[in-house]
Amino acid sequence: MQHPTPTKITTLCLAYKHPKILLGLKKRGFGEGRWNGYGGKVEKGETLEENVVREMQEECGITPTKFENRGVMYFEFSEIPDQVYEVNLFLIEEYIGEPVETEEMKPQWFGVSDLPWDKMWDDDRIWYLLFLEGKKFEGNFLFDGNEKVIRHEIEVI
Ligand code: 6OG
Repeated sequence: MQHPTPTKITTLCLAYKHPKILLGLKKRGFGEGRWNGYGGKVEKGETLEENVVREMQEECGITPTKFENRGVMYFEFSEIPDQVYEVNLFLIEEYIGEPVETEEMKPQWFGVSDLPWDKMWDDDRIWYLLFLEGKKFEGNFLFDGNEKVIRHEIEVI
């Protein structure tokens, strides 16, 4: 699958142990008011793995000790042509500490059959099942001005 050239490289980290998944309510910035995994922009000289550990420490107060890459997604926005997010998805299997609320995120464990879909990104409904089933995948998503997905392709790898 071909991907657009990203302008911002990020991670997205989901601590998941069936049947519970840890989401954070984003309190500020891009995606404010939505429940999402943890993560953020990969800084210069930082690996994806270093970013996973740093972002979870900063935003959630926990230190991931066992995690694996579950794929990558590219998000394009029809009304913001110069913004392309690359989002590297990680399953967090083990960590040290307990999730705490920070200035950025408010943590909450959800049952996987009881997710707050109407307060999550629209792409999530397309890929969560693959993630929960343990699959690794890649995908491209195009959003319209109302932050709805108007086109996507997704492939298990
Ligand atoms: P900062 O810009 O705050 O990091 N992210 C998305 N997550 C989902 N589920 N859907 C999207 O569709 C997303 N776009 C970005 C990546 C933003 C955080 O939000 C994720 C990062 O973890 C548009 O540094």
